[in-house]
Amino acid sequence: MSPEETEPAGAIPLGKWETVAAEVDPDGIAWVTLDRPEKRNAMSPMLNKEMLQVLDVVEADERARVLVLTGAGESFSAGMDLKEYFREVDAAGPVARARSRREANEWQYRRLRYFPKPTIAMVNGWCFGGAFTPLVACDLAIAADEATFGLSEVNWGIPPGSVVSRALAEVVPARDALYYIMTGRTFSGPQAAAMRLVNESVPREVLRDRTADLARQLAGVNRAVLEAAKVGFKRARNMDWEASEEYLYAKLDQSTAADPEHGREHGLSQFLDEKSFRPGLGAYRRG
Ligand code: ACO
Ligand code: V55
Repeated sequence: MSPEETEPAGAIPLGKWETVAAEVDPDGIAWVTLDRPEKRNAMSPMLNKEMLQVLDVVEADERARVLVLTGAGESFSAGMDLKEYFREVDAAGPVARARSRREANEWQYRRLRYFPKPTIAMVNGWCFGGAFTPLVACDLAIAADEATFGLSEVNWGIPPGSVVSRALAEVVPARDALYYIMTGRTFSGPQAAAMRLVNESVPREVLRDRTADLARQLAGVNRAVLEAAKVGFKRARNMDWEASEEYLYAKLDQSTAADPEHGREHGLSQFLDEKSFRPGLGAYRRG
């Protein structure tokens, strides 16, 4: 399955890269596909550099309302490229290694975790080691039942590095995290859903449709409100209650002031004056 074959009708390329394919479809979904299927979408230094560019493009493109991150072929990503990211960069010396690490981490969590648009990881297949960082950095995740996950670091002789263990601890209980970190055993899509590493697991044949359904719903939510809501949650998680109260009120007022649609006023008047919808059960009508 090449990205061309899975490309939805009417999708427009967002640029040209060697290791990533990115296009935006008419529903506002930016499909970002790690595209080294012959290397199981292992993350090389070039892929890391290109993903940083892709995130810049998707962030700036008005047509893109939601980002879906997935992989070409049978893999989400087989983790860091053991040849190009470890062996070859190590051989190039400590300065090259530091730069390479910085470029990997820049997109895998710094940029992706606080990306201003909603993000969904669509885990279509193999997902190992370093791939857990962008997976967890996405707001939501849907896996194929047939996907295979593993913290395979111990299998080849390293402990998980970078923020892999930190990312895992963000979403998975310690018992599950340590079990898989220490054994290197694999687990499936349904097991990933049971430990809440992903929101749900569905048969591979419906993975793309289910992800698109969710993405379309998010594409229909007021953008300023959605950004404040997701970033607010992620930032407040690491704050105490008093700081959270200050920060989340500031975020609320900032979002209301910055919202070009004045969503709050429409919501209030459609409920209180027109009585045309019930906020508990669905969204206000947007103009
Ligand atoms: N780094 C570099 N090359 C890789 C990686 C990787 N992480 N994963 C796969 N490849 C390459 C293989 O070397 C092979 O290359 P070649 O065709 O030039 O020989 C090609 O991709 C296909 O790999 P196979 O092993 O033949 O594919 P298969 O479908 O049989 O198995 C699997 C897929 C299970 C993903 C296997 O490739 C694998 O175990 N990969 C490594 C997974 C891993 O442990 N990643 C590192 C995690 S730790 C970290 O990210 C820090
Ligand atoms: C990992 C990932 C890294 C790294 C070292 O275990 C180890 C995964 C994203 O970079 O530099």
